[in-house]
Amino acid sequence: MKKIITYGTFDLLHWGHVRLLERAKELGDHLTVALSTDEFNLLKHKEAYHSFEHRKYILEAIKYVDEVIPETDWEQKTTDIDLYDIDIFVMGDDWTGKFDFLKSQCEVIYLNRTDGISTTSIKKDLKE
Ligand code: C2G
Repeated sequence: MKKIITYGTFDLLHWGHVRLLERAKELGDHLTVALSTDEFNLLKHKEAYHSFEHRKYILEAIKYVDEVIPETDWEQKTTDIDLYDIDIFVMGDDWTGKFDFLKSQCEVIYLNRTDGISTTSIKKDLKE
């Protein structure tokens, strides 16, 4: 069974997120999402609208997602890949190159981001 992992906040889940999850799942048989906790989001200078529990609940309803685990720090990727027996690490290409150090453990694939949608733009548009 080919296992995929991806990481993120996935706040105000939108079709750009879903397209990433869909394409990640297509690369194998099982997709784990490491979801940023509210505390870790502070380290990413992000404040999610939905709590971790609610973002987890929403992601678990997505047919491409098989498992949701917490992302609590920057350093856990190396252990996660061994712990969960991951074959492919996937991120959007805004992260291109940033996780190449994982190539010694698994395949690293950056998928192109979906243009025209982002959680930031949703928040901005709703403010106007
Ligand atoms: N994404 C995308 N297209 C968009 C918006 C997001 O493909 N229009 C992708 C991002 O590239 C990322 C994933 O969806 O791979 C989740 O996006 P975020 O929640 O913004 O993730 P981020 O805050 O970048 O967290 O350790 C890694 C970090 O936790 C990544």
